[in-house]
Amino acid sequence: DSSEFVEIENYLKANQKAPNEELFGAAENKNVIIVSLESLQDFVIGNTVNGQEVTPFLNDFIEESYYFENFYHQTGQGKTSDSEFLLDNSLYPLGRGSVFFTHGGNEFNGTPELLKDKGYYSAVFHANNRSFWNRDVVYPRLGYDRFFSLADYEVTPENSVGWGLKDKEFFEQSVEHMKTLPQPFYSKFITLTNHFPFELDEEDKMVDEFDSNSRTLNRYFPTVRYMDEAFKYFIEDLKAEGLYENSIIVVYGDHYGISQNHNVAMEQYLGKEVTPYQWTQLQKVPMIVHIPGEEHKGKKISKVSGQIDLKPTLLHLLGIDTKDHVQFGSDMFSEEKMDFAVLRDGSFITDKYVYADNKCYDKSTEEETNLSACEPYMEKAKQELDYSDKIVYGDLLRFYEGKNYRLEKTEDHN
Ligand code: GP9
Ligand code: MN
Repeated sequence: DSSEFVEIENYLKANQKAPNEELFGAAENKNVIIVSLESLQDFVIGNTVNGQEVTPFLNDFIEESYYFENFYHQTGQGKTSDSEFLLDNSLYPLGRGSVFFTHGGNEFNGTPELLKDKGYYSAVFHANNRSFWNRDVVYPRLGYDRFFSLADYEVTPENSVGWGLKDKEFFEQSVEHMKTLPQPFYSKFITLTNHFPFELDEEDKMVDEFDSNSRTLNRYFPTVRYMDEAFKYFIEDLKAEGLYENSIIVVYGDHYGISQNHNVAMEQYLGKEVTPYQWTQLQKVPMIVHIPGEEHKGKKISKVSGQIDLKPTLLHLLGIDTKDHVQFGSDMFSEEKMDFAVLRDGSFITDKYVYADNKCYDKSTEEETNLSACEPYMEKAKQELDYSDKIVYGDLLRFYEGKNYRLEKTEDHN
């Protein structure tokens, strides 16, 4: 009920972090281009297979951007849809199922909806069936104006592989649609080629497969390399269309691509045992922010963060204050931000420790340590997931005052 909501709001208010002053508003009125890279894990960044770079373009792109090297995905069974939920709401997805399916009809305060006040148009680009993950129902509720889905793309057997349209073609055709959007826009691009089981045509293979007993891990490297190349062409296209300089670009991996079933092969690749500690570290996904005019300041940020932090980070860059927002994340650029990420299974990461599988690990030794070292954070981790779940299960954003404020405004306007 609403009293429960008040308690949660108070908890969230007490945990608000002030924005980074220098970057607050650094991207005001710029277009927002979010690229969700399918199944991209951080361990491939700067890494090689048979001596060949797996992500040469991303490695370069990182040099002229902000790169968060301790950023974790926080998705559950809802995979891509969970990452989208985290991105636009700064709420956790659920412990079971896809929240897009189970609670897609809830009240939300999605980023695209909030940005309407600022005159932003919003669109999603994804060459899959509209109803996959219930997106056709949920997107309008998050405030998206337009969903460019399968029907908006020219898809043939020649330009498809695996799950559908190849990433290069996807980006190419997307830019054509993009040119028609009113500016400023908030846009999200969801790639598909680097999806399990990582199928790729011979002509698109730019690095070797890995050599292990896991066909899945072996094939992961060439498809990641292909996605990296597709992303490179996308950036070149944006430059050619004059969309690069007036847009902020946010790139991240949606969730892991290599499951625990492939631990033996992964151990062979990494050259170390995949303990619960290492498994948790494998849940890091790349997170890159490119802000025009900030290229020279590009740097690596080691603060521990996760997908829950994307919304406040982005809104602050756009010059929107979020202190009254219902959000579980905080601005990743903020000096005050705590080093903390809770994964959906209850594991968590701090600056010094990793808690996983009911064990506490010391990051400096990568070995198990006394549980008492993790104890101070265990309550907080539970609290976060629990409060967020209460909001989702109880549809509690119905009671959020900021929401009423906006509805009244819309009614006045009408
Ligand atoms: C499907 C795409 C991939 O539209 O988002 O889904 P996933 O299996 O990664 O959640
Ligand atoms: Mn995905």
